Order: sequence, then structure tokens, then C-alpha cells
Amino acid sequence: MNRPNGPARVNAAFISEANAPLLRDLQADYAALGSRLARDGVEIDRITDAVAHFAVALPSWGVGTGGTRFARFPGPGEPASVFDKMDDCAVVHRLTGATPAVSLHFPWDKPSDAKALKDYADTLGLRFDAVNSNTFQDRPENPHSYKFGSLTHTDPAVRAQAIEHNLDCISLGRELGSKALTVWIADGANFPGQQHMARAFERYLESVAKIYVALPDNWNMLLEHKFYEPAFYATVIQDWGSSLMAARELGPKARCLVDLGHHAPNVNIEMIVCRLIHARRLGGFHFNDSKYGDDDLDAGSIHPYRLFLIFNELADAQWRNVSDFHPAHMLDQSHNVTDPIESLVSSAGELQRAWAQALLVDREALAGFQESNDALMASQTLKRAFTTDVSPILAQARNSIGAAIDPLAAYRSSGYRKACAESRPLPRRAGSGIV
Ligand code: PSV
Ligand code: MN
Repeated sequence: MNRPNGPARVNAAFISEANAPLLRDLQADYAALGSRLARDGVEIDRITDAVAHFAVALPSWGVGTGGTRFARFPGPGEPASVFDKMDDCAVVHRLTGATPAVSLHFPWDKPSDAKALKDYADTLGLRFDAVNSNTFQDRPENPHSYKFGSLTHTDPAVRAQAIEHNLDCISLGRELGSKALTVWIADGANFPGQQHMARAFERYLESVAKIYVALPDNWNMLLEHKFYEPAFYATVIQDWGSSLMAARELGPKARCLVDLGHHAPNVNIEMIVCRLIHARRLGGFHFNDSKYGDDDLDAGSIHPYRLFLIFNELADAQWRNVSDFHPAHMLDQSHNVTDPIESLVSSAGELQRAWAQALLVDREALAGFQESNDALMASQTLKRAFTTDVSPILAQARNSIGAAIDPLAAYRSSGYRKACAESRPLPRRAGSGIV
């Protein structure tokens, strides 16, 4: 496919040129951190290697400017098609080396020619992670409305339409090389009594079972829960309890997806992660951050310690060699006031930071403190890892795989967005929402 305005300007030569003046300082900082970690018996290159292999999928919807239900303020050079979105995702990946896959949302990013999209992704060195179905918005081509629900609607015709859409997502995902379907439904009630809560859950189980049977053997179905919004009294898949119950009824390919924004304030998300690991049903994450609810802020921007504690559970599971443990990593954020590429670059880095910090935890020492009920030293063991500035490890990991030592500075100097603003159509001014 001929895309003359593709991400050519952010290429290997550009990145290596941007890295050149930073190499000397990086070597010094990396050596200093290496000696400090060596005193604790940690071999820095082992952590760097793990960070270099860390990957998180980009949400196709995340490269467009997001918005609230009040307004959306699109920036210049917004992607106008799924191909533009792939270009932006490729830029994030070239700069960070951490985002080799894209999670598509249908029908927002439904390609008219799946093979052409797959071929284009191949040329960019990108692959496709979980595909996301959308039964939370009406489309002109749909005969039935989702106003009162989709997979759990009282009307079997609406349920059939929602099931059919999910089956289409699986077919499209197969053509694109995806290996998972994420199902998030907006179904629920705004008033006590509006919905028969037990029957709605039963209808959910009946509907997802019809989707489950169509999953290829090597696929997972990721069930995403959310405790409120757009339904404000009760949602059908409200919490990890409901999603785990559903996953267990469905079968081994059904797993729970934890979106960090889908919990009540102060809920201990790392505990939920730990329990889902125990159940062998942790399917994956939608990473983001929040202060109040489903704020969809950039990962690590509000609660970096919480993010670390979640990664600490993942590192612990890896350390314990938990079987059948391969959670998917995906970002799910809404970039309302930043350049989406910058937010995604920074978020990928924050996840790598939390991963590196989690790998620094002295697990033998921690286990000892836990066994002897030394609460203070156990907590200090986590804090020691968390407060280590692992920035040189992240920079060295990026440099080792040809990504940018300072990805944000490189991006800003590339002029990529300006070039997009010249080649892409002017964004729509009005409207709200994230697409
Ligand atoms: C819902 O809030 C959600 O987290 C689901 O993952 C959706 O697919 C995504 O946001 C985009 O609306
Ligand atoms: Mn989500």
C-alpha cells in the first residue's frame, strides 16, 4: 500500500541520530545504577533484558483525541482512518520498542479489506492483539437499539444482533491474526427495580455461551467488568466476582480482564489481581489511571505505587512459576488534553518502570519478613524497590532494541504531528466521546 505520509520520518536512522548525543550520559548513569544494584546482588542486565521484552498493546481508539460527554477538543493531524491509526501506533512502537501490537475496536475501526490492513500492519512491524466488540452504541445499519441492553436485553432479537456482532468480530480478528475477543457490555440499570438482576445475568451467560463456542481453540475470551457507567445503579458484569463466575461457567478459554479504572475508589486492585491469578483466570489488563472513577487518565500519572503493586503481583506469580499465566497487557486511556502519541509513549514507559521496579523486589527477603510477621521490613522491602530510580534501565532497554533513549524529546523533534496536520483532513470540531 502506498502511504507516502506514513511514519517514515520516525525511522531507525532518525532515532539513532537522536540517541547519539545521549549515549555517554546513559552509559554513566547505567553503570552507576548497575553498581548500586550489584551491592544488593541484582544483575542489572537481567532487569534490562526483561524490560526490553516487555510489551503492551495500543488501543486503536487511544491514538485519537478523547473527550468527555461534554466536549471533545481534537488536535491537529488526528488520524482519519484505521490506516492513519496504524501509522501513529507504529510511531509509538518505534520510539518505545514496547508496543508491537494494536487492539482494534469494531465497528469503529472495521476495515473494509482486512487483508489490506493486515498487510499494512506487517509492513509496519505491528500485529493485532485482542479485538473489542462494541454493543454499547447504536449504528444506523443495526435494526435494533442497545438503549436497554445488548447481550442481556429482554428482547431475544436484540441479543441475537449483539451475538452476531461478536461473531463478526471473531471472524475479522481471525483474518487479522488476533487471538482474543474482549467483551465489555454497557448493560445495566439506572433505577432499582428497572432490571431483574438475576435474569439479566442468566441472559448474559446464555448469550456469551453462544459466542464462546465460536472461539478458535487458540483464542481467549476476555470478560471485562465495570461497576458503573453508563448504567449508574447496577451493571450486569459489575465486578470481578461476576466476571469470574461467568468465566468459570463458560470454560477455560474465558478469562477476566481487569481495567484499572473499573473499580470503586479505594478498592484493592492488586488483591483482585492476586485472586484471579490463583483462579488461573487473569486474562489481562486495560491499563490507565484514575483519581475518581473511570477517568481513563495516563497509566502511572496518579497512583504509581498502585501500579507497582499490581506489577508486583505479576512478578511474584512469575517467580512462583504459576502455571497457565500469560495475561494480556493493553492500554485503555482517553487522551483529552495531550497529544495522544505522547501520552501513549509515556504510559508505555510507566508500565515498564513498574515492571522493572517489581523485578527489583528481593523476594527471598520479603518472604522471610512475611513469615516472621515483620510488617515494617516487609513493607520497606517493597518500598526499596519502588523508590529505585530505574530510568537508566528503561533508557538502556530502549537503546538496546533500537528505540529512543528519550522518546518524548525525539518525538517532539521529529515534526511528525506537524506533517500529519498538513496531510490529514482537519478534525471535526464539534461532538463528544472518544471516537
Ligand atoms: C469501557 O469503559 C471501556 O473500558 C471498554 O474497554 C471499552 O471497550 C473501552 O472503554 C472503550 O470505550
Ligand atoms: Mn477498558
